[in-house]
Amino acid sequence: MFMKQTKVLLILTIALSLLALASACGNAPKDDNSGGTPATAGKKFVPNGKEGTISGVVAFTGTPPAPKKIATDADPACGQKNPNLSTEDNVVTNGKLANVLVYIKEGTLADGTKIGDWGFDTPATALTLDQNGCHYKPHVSAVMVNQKLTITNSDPTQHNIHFTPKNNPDWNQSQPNGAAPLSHSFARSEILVPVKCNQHPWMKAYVAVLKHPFAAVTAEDGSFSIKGVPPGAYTVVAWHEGGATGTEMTMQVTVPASGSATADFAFGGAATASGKPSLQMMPALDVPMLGRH
Ligand SMILES: [Cu+2]
Repeated sequence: MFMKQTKVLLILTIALSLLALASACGNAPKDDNSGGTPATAGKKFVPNGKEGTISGVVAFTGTPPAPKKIATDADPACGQKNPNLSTEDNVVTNGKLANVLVYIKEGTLADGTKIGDWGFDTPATALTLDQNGCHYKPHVSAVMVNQKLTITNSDPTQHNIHFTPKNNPDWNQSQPNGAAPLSHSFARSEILVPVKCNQHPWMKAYVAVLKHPFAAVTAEDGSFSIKGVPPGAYTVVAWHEGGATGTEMTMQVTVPASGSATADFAFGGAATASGKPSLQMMPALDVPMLGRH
């Protein structure tokens, strides 16, 4: 009887250890369908000086919707600081669209390796997300996994920054006027994390969290530039907010050694209708940086 119990216990212990081992390896790259480990898995990318650039201009075709004035009765401090507070989902200047995220979604380097299999250094510098005039500045931004975000409040009123990710934990913090900056980061890649303010319902921002540094956001003149790109063939995505999940467009580009590729996009008019919802995880690049082995 006693022997039998010991035996069962032993089998149970072995089974549990195997289970623990299996779950510990649960963070293995999901994009590796071969069952084997890619030669580049977890390997740090080292620039060799032959990197190139992807740049372009994002246009808005047709007449852009006019920005709407925001009623600030709920918090007069916002109206006092920013009397012309208006929506910023379509910032169009001379037919060019600002706040479009452009990033490399996937691709193959000239040596045949996949971009998603490489590891890239997390920038040591934090991205500052400022609450200023009851808007987030910048409105759209990109960070790398585990890169620090510094959240500041430049307004004479209280804000409540609320990240609402799908692939990362929810994060919700009050920040009274004059309070010290807050700090946050995301452990998993996610395109894109919506940001809202529980205090001011019109306040919105979007933060892209990527496994690599190859992303940029268009400026007022619609231009963007992604530097330090290893030579290769890539799928580049341009994302613009709107509706529930935004609109994305894709383009194939080839970056020659020490050269440049152009990726011009156009949203608005008929162009927007051809886009598809995109506020979701990147299929090939949603691997958490932590716990890889
Ligand atoms: Cu606020």
